[in-house]
Amino acid sequence: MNRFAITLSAALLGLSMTSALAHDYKLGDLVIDHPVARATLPDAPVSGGYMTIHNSGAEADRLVSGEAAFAGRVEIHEMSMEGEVMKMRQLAEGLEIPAGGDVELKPGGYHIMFIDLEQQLAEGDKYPVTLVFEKAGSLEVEFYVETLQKMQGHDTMDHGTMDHGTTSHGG
Ligand SMILES: [Cu+2]
Repeated sequence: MNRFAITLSAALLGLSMTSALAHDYKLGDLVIDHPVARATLPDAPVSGGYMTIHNSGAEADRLVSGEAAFAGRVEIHEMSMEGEVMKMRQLAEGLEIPAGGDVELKPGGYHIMFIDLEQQLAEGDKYPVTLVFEKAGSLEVEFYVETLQKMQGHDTMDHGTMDHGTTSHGG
């Protein structure tokens, strides 16, 4: 009995340490993985927020709104190509997280839009943001501020190589 309790608490400790490193949050059947906000220049009016949301439940849920002290308004947006033109629109109904599925919010796709910024978002800063889901309810998560280059570096080595290419075009 005692030995079991010790083993169990060690396992729980291991789990919580892992999730602190991975920077993810659980809310009911949802896991919100690695929320990041894009670093801005001073006086930039907006920033983007990105993360992956997993839904292990049997029912779809919906990200419907958000709130952040550093932004006057938080909206949920979709960026997509219409012909040759990149268009951004607000998802007034929110963003569906399908049952047993994942939705990735990333540059060039779905994203959170932080509008009327009260301050510059500097790389390395962390800000609490409340995310509101239709069924699971609301949860405060910490958005880590990262540069676009760093965000894309999370993906694969290939993106790193692409970044070097872009840099040499610029110079
Ligand atoms: Cu947007």
